[in-house]
Amino acid sequence: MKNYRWILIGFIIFLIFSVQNADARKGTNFKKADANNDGAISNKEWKMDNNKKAEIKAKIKEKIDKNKDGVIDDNEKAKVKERIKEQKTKVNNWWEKRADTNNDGVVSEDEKTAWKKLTKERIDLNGDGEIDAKEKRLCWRHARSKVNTAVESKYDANNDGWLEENEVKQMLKDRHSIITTNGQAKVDTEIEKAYDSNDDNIIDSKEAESIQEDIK
Ligand SMILES: [Ca+2]
Ligand SMILES: [Ca+2]
Ligand SMILES: [Ca+2]
Ligand SMILES: [Ca+2]
Repeated sequence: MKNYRWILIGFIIFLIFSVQNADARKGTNFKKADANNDGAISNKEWKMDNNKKAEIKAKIKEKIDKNKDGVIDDNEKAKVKERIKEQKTKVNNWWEKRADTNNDGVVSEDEKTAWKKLTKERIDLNGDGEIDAKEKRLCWRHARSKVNTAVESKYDANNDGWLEENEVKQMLKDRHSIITTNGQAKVDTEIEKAYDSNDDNIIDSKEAESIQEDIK
């Protein structure tokens, strides 16, 4: 039982590493497993064969067991705990970027509570407890988005470093007309990423239909 707990913790660390590298390594196991792209892997999503599981467990044990004596000692356990704590608070995925409202790179407990409340009351439109692709897309209506790129900066009309609903709407309107004219457009903003459903960094005219729908 005790051993199992450590394997589980190790597994969580493995997932955290995967999240960290998700952007850099498109098509990782994590990305594939996170089917609804909500930054978390549910039991339902994380289905793999037993051989694969055993392989991962062995790798995790090897990683944790720094002095290679085949035993996970207290020191090694403490390091794992530290690492989990560290990684848990860092901004890693799409919702954490939005939840980090004071922009310090960390989602505090207060910010997490506020995000959960916002999700429940506004973002999870059908109230099923999960954020589907459409609900994720529409987040800009309920939560401000940080200005990260030159394009986003252009639409930050009040110059406060964030895109509010009306600013995003204007941006998406203009992006949509570019796509109507050129047939497609490169993904230049965090917000557009949610519309790039095949993840090829381009919004094509089919994907642009969702933009059209959302800016109505
Ligand atoms: Ca924060
Ligand atoms: Ca939902
Ligand atoms: Ca603004
Ligand atoms: Ca695309």
